[in-house]
Amino acid sequence: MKKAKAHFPRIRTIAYEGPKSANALAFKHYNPDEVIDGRTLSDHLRFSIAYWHAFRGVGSDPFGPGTIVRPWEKGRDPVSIAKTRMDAAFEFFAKIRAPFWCFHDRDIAPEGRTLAESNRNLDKLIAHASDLQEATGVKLLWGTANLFSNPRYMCGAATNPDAHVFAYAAAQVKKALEVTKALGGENYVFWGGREGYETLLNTDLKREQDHLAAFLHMAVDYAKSIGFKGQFLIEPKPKEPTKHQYDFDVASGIAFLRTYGLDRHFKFNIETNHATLAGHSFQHEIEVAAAAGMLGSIDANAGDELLGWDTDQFNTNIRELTLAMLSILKAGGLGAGGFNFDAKLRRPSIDPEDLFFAHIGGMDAYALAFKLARRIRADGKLDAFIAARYASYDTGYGRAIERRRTNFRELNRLVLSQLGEPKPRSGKQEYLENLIMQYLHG
Ligand code: XLS
Ligand code: NI
Ligand code: NI
Repeated sequence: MKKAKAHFPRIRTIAYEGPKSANALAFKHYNPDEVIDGRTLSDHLRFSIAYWHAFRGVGSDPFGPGTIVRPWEKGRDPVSIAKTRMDAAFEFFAKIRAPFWCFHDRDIAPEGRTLAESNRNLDKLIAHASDLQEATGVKLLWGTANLFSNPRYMCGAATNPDAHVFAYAAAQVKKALEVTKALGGENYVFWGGREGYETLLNTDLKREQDHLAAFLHMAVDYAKSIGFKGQFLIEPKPKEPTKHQYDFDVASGIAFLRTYGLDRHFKFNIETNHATLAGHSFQHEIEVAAAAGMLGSIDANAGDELLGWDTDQFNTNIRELTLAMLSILKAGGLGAGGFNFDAKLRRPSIDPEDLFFAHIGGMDAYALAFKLARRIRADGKLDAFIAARYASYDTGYGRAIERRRTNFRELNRLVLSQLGEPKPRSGKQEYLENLIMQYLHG
């Protein structure tokens, strides 16, 4: 491949300079090459760049058009603009030292007038991506299909009242699975963009959920038929764009998957901002997925405490991230998943270097949180506290409860004859919060 011209000529590959560095374009906590437990930090964290935000985000909002103008967005032929944009993207991935990227089909290639034309455009960009992956060593964490932007999907894709739209979406996902496989994607994500409703006055909720399940079964079958081995992930979100989305949160996602016999085939891609929109903490969603053995991957971002929508900001809240990391480490890590920066620049952050600052901060925050969480786990105080709190289930009748070897009659007899009134014990929340504060600021 010929050496392309630099799109970020003034920015060199970001180096790790340590916590004391005053260089804004250096990592303070994320040293990708640092070896921890026999694996590099890069391998532990598996950071990924979201193509849609980093390279398709222009800063538009409902009150005005884009503000971000990139120098490579020039020319008349949309396919060649898309190729140059992708060159810039891979230059960025390499300079920011992200081992992975993620995309929607329509992020990387322009949609044509027909599905056949869209597929042809996509094939051209997939060939280009394949060359760039090869040249840079950057890999695909996951692929997905955009089933929400085009007006045909205004009432949903798999949950659309019109079977014609369902069929179109099926054809689009068929292709998206093929190209994700072609690029070696390690996962495939289903975010139900408009799989929900605006009003129950025009909605058959039961039929829509049945249709969504039928769609996912077809996707599982098709992936199997083409030998795609990547992990399927559901990305829950309670609302936005629709008023109510069927994949509301992890718990309702688990119920849906189990109801329709799909749970073996799916894990969850948990997004911080979606968790908080559902009225949960990020850590809560991780724990619920992990408890079901379905923790898959993370869409790394943050919402704004004062705003009620998906603001997709870069997360530098070390406390929130450390607690999340604690739960992820306890669950044994993300496996084939990773931390994908589903986060965008604020509308006035218009300089190319802002893209670097944003991701440097994000990567540093997760790396620091990872180290802090490891320290907390190594000290073992928190684990020991929790273990002691449940110790009554380790032996005797407590153990019998856990193993389902006792019943109401036996327990009734026990309470009346021996146990009597339970002795209250403090939950020690304030003590534990202080303990966490000591790790974070000690
Ligand atoms: C939108 C979602 C979306 C998915 C991919 O809120 O986060 O970006 O991650 O379709
Ligand atoms: Ni997301
Ligand atoms: Ni989101």
